[in-house]
Amino acid sequence: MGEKLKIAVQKSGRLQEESLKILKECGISIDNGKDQLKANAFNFPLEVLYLRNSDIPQYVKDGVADIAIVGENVVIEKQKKLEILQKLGFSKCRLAMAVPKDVDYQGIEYFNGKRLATSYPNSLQQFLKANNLDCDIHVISGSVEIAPNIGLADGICDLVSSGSTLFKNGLKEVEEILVSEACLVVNKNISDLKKAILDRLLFRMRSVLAAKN
Ligand code: PRT
Repeated sequence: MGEKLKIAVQKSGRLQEESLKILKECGISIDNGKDQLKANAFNFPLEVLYLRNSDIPQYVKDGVADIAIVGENVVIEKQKKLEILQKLGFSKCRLAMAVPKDVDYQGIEYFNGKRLATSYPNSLQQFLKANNLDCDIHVISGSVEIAPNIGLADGICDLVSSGSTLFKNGLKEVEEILVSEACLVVNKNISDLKKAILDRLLFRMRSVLAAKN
């Protein structure tokens, strides 16, 4: 059996459907049995690994997967120095700071000495450092928007897309830290054979993306 390129995609969640859709649009048919963690393409030398989005950067760094479709925000947060080959135009969002809506927010100095809740401590820390701010960061893995309401934090740093979750929790967005979309990343040490397969895939992906614009 010839060599296959291993691609990681999200097992379930916001990225999964569009990730599989773009592969399909590239003409790749995947044997997509329910609850499989691994699947093969019928007509392209590709093996699909279904993993958690937040674990994907580590798997690509370790070479368990050769390439992946993953949220750019996670690539930045996990700091694995992965190469982003192509932005894919879906799952767009931003990592932003928000405070209770009645706060008289005048600028980022507001955050100095404050307690901030986030699931993105590295990205937040980098932003605070660049702005010479010293804050108390509370890392929580979900429902970050509730933190100010329950007295855990004075502000939050979380992903925003429509803004409705912030609104529902009585918060307002005040600073944007980074913007993100789904992207294709690669392990820099893949073999020449895998590189050749990747070039073929990338050519198809770029054609699909160009046709959409
Ligand atoms: O479990 P796993 O590790 O696979 O996934 P995950 O925990 O990363 O969760 P998932 O599936 O929710 O998100 C996957 C990726 O989708 C994220 O890493 C982002 O790259 C992207 N994405 C795009 C988003 C959003 N938009 C988004 N709005 N991820 C999360 N949200 C959440 C946000 O955290 C907040 O709670 O949605 C809420 C805000 O949405 P709005 O529309 O109310 O502003």
